[in-house]
Amino acid sequence: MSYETILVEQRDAVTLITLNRPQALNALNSQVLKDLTQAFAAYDADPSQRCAVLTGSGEKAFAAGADIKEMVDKDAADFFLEDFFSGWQSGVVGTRKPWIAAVAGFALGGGCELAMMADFIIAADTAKFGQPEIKLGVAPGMGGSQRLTRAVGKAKAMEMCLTGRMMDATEAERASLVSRVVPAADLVEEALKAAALIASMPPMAAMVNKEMVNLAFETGLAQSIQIERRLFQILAATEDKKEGMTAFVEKRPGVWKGR
Ligand code: CO8
Repeated sequence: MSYETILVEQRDAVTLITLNRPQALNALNSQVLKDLTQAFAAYDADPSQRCAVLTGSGEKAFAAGADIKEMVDKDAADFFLEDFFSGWQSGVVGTRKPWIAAVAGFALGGGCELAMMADFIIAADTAKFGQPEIKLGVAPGMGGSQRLTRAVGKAKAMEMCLTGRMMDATEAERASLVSRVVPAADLVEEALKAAALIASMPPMAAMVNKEMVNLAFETGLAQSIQIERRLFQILAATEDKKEGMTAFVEKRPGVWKGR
């Protein structure tokens, strides 16, 4: 499949998706949403693919936000009727298999929100995260105020949303927004390595582990612990559970069936 605004390639069991509008610092317009929705759906549906990496083309930006030029003439009714921002929830967050955001340069506004939709973020030492929407007279519209606050806490999230201040990679790691920081030149290779490790795991267990961790952000503790227990019990019925535990006992690597 070919796309207008992204590049997609498969490296063994890992899908690498690259936002490819460098002239607009990979700003997210409706075509990017359409392309990403299709690419993530294709990744989810392809049994040969077990982890994905999303990154930005060029060194300057992961994505500098929703496309301001596309939004400048829209009014409230346009935003409501087109419901543009909801597509990211179903088309990107709804991906069931794991994926990693590899962020170099600016991840601002919708770009920061897109990175936070990933299962985790690996940042280059050049990364800068921010929610500068207030400077445009608006506010985050793709989950940023909620995901940022859950990730870094109220004080930093509030300061970033109210002032538009950017967080650099060192601060982002300290604040737990990203899992780790690597030199910019190694970013994609490091993210692909992490993805390959995830891809080597039993695939259904990877999907369930992702669902479990995400539960912590979506439900109360008692309910999420109960759901965790049920998901564990479902995994216990898989062939890969039998294989994984037998392989451990027999001191050999597991061979996964994905069910
Ligand atoms: N949208 C469209 N084009 C963009 C965007 C963007 N978000 N960001 C950069 N570009 C374009 C520039 O217009 C420029 O294009 P051109 O050369 O044709 O003029 C090109 O990318 C390069 O950008 P700059 O020349 O500005 O590069 P600088 O190095 O000088 O600055 C910055 C880099 C600091 C990243 C700067 O480009 C910037 O501030 N960009 C905007 C960042 C921003 O405000 N992002 C948030 C957007 S809003 C959003 O994401 C949430 C939407 C919620 C809205 C809800 C509405 C109801």
